[in-house]
Amino acid sequence: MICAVGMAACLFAQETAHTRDYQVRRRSGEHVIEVSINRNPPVIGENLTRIKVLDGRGNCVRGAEVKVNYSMPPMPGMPPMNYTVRADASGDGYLAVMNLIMRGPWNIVITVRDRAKLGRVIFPIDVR
Ligand SMILES: [Cu+2]
Repeated sequence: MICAVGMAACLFAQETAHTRDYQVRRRSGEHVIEVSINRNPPVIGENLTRIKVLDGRGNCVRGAEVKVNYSMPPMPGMPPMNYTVRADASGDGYLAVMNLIMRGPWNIVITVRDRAKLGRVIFPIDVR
């Protein structure tokens, strides 16, 4: 199924996502950014992170530059942990792997550059 079909295609894809995924959906400027992490709660180790970018008409945006930044707030006795990975195009969205190396609170920042438009979603997770 291709995205050019429009909103129906995107909604269909969303419904077929694993219902147990950790999901965040936010509007950012002209975009809606949907994030789905395959572990819920997120865990130490590899967490597959799917990102979908929808435009104002509900169509999936392809060809955007999508980055995932994950960091842990400064803690006593812990070196700074701050990583950025690029999300590669995959299906009608983008895919990245977050390698979370410590239990506890992490901050996730997802940035989307779609031509001149920038979008950003920020949310906390609690890694188990
Ligand atoms: Cu820490």
